[in-house]
Amino acid sequence: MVTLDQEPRLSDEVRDALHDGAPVVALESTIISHGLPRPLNLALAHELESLVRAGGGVPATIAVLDGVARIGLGKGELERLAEEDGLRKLGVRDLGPAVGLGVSGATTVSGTAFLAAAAGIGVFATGGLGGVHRDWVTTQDESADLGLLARTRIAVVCAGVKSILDVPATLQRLETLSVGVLGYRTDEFPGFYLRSSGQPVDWRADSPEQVAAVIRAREALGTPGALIVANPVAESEQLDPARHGQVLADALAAADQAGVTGQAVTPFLLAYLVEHTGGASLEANLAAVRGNVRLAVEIAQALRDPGGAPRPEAGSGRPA
Ligand code: PSU
Ligand code: MN
Repeated sequence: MVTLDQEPRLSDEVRDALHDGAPVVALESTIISHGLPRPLNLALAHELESLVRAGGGVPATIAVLDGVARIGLGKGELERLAEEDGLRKLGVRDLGPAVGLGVSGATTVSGTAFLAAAAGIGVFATGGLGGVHRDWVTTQDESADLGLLARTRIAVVCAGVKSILDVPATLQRLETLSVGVLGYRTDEFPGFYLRSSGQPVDWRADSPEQVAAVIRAREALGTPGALIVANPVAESEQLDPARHGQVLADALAAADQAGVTGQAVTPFLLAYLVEHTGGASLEANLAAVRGNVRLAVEIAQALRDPGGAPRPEAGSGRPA
């Protein structure tokens, strides 16, 4: 009989960083295992961790490996996520079965946010959230990301929700669920591959310090749920909007034709876009994720400095 290790396991580095109050940024793994083609996925996994470190933070990539929920991965573990066949896609409801049955899988935004918050990590960076699908009326397909974010105190830096979704419906659902949404240096909700989805956002922040002030205020007030920090891709890096519209229509038709349902829908549509934009959607996707990780570590740094005071130079002697 196997004895399962059922407690989430923090890497030594993440544990020390949390103990010392150092900035930690959680990273999801579904984008690595199911969202991006090989071998680029492994390169990106390493690059995102490097971006967190370059910003003075500690990365905590999250996944379940052989039934152990891990927060902070080593090199070999990142390689497994990028290269192993048959890894599951784990939303929050899948964590129990994966751990209980000793299975390996990559965590989605819902699975990652749950484990990160449980470990005491306050900032999480990803590409785009899941949301309400365009055919929701018949399929009721709405990502578990939304419901989980309504119940979980964490700041999620993202480039909006994937444009394959019904963006206005997703924003409406976020409002109903009382999930906070803050545009970062924008008054329009980003469109993942596109700088703007065309939908307005009610609130904006223009610096990491302002985002940190909002996070602190939410904590002081005790308002529930997550704060979405919606950070658009640079105009120079976005997918051409006309091309995006055409290929997306084709992708939705192809998914319908192929009868794709459930967890397979998002990976199918993302892969279709990569193939049929000659990789341009991939470039925009990568640019968005990189930008989100850079901003997330700046926010995590700003959260360390009450009042947004300038950080001391290294060796200035101020006690940590
Ligand atoms: N954004 C990406 N690539 C992805 C995802 C988001 O650029 O692969 C993943 C995230 O992990 C998100 C998940 O939580 O897709 C949503 O899947 P679903 O719609 O099945 O809930
Ligand atoms: Mn779904």
